[in-house]
Amino acid sequence: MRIKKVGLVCVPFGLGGAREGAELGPRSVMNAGILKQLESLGIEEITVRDVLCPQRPTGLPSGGRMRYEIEVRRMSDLMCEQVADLTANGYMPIVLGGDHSVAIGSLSGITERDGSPGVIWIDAHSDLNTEATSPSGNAHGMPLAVALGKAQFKLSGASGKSIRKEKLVLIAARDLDPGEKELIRADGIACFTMHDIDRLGMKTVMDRALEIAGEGTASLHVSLDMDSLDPSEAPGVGTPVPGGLSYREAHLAMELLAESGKVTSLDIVEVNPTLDSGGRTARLAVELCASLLGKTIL
Ligand code: EXY
Ligand code: MN
Ligand code: MN
Ligand code: MN
Repeated sequence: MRIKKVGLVCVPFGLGGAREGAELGPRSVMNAGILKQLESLGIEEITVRDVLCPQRPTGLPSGGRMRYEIEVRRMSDLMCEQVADLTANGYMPIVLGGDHSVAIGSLSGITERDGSPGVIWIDAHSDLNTEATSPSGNAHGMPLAVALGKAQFKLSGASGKSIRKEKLVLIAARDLDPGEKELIRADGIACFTMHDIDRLGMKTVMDRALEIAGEGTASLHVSLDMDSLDPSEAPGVGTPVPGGLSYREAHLAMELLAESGKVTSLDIVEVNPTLDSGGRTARLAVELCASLLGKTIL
């Protein structure tokens, strides 16, 4: 299915992360030329939505075991509206983060329209911590626990629908907390670690991921955390983990997703330009987005 209409949702939110800087991610990806790239791919209609994110409050963070919970909820509610509106009007939402807590808003907006989307989560982490299991209280480690309905955190305005664990696939995981491992095992969540990718190869992993998340679903959301790549390829991320995807593994994954024709929404998150003065990570984010939109398909 050729993508004709794209809605870029810029979410300059960094309060869910372990360090400052992800709030500068959207601007760095825009400056890296994502608009020009989309135009060169023949996307007929592009709209850009800026989410007015709450600022870092002075004094102690709000919230209990989710730091800045009040600000996360505000951002997520605003995002949910934008993503739901874009999908309702035939646009493919492409969310530019911001730390990975922005996916709470993406997934709540998507489930407004499709209660059981497929989700492919490409990330060094599984982001499955609840308030009880999180070692840090940082919201960017919790979006999938929230989306699965496992966390205490609930969105006010959204449909409150949860995604289905049977339609969720994790790819490139290599830094999991005990609580996350337990949840993955207990719920039988499909998880292709870097070990699996090394053994099976990215083609086999993506084929299996598409069988799980792309069959029997009306929509397929891809959440690309740039820390899924090896830090030598994507140094500008807040929580880098050695031993990540190579440049070609990441592009192959995007190209196979493009060929499937099934992807209906995308997050690109955790770009932190304060950690990568050369802008390499932002440029790579634009390239990977282009591959996912079919740039290399002849
Ligand atoms: N698992 C750790 C935590 O929950 O604090 C680290 C989470 C990093 C999350 C980044 C966005 O992927
Ligand atoms: Mn993440
Ligand atoms: Mn991550
Ligand atoms: Mn490898």
